[in-house]
Amino acid sequence: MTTASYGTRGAFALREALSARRLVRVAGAHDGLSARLAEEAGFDAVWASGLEISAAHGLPDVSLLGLAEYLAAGTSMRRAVTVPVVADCDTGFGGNLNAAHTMMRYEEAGISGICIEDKLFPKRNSFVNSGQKLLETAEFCQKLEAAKGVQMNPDTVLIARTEAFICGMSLQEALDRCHRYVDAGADAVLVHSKQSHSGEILSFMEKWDDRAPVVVVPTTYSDFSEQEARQAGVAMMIYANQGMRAQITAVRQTWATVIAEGSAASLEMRIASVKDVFAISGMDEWLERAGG
Ligand code: SPV
Ligand code: MG
Repeated sequence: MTTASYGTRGAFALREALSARRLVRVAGAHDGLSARLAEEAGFDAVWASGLEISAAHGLPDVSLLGLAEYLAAGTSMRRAVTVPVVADCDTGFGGNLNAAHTMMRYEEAGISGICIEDKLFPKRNSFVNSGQKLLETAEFCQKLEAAKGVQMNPDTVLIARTEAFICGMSLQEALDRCHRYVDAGADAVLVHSKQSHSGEILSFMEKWDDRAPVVVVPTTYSDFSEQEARQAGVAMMIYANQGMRAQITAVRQTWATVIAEGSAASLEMRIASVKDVFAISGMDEWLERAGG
């Protein structure tokens, strides 16, 4: 499948799933392998997570990497899966022109959903307790318009993410911002919260008039179930970083075992086989291409 045909099909599938308001379940990833594991598990789409991509480079999620590096990671994920890829594009990597450039390059790469947040560039991950600053609503609307203005595929989903709750703003401010973002052309809104419970999200859902699908990221309020999300009218739930956190724990335990035991013998029953690595990376398909 070509990048163009994948992009057209993936964006269409994503848009349809969102408008059906069945809960779209999305898993965070940072490379081809982690994306493939998400698809294999049954997720509807992959989230090219800024936090995960940064951490995979050994860097914190504070706008150190640029568009080219995030896009390269997003492209590896898109190549590895058949489900749509939704890319976390932070602030659009700068100003309005950067946001337009982001839309162009990500669409060209076959990415189906592009998420841009209303923080000031350079941004910090939402769970950093200092330095969280938002753009004025009107300025962020211009950024969304700049991205929308260069969109080629009508099905590409532009998600406008508000960090109003992250910055301690009121429910009314979060609602006002999201309405303005939809007026500016956003196809969906992502409302982020760092509370340890789903209170802010549920209060937002109660007042939101469903004029655009709502995306949530239950990292800190992880007891928010899919059933509750459906009942509240949430359209997409992103498990943004649990995969990478599981990986960190598993690798730490594995290497600690080798250091403690002076051998890898006891690991064999607990870790994926080399055969499994071949299978998930498509060894047989590639060898067939070479005639076996
Ligand atoms: C990411 O995965 O990079 C996100 C989600 O933006 S969070 O880290 O929860 O802010
Ligand atoms: Mg992010």
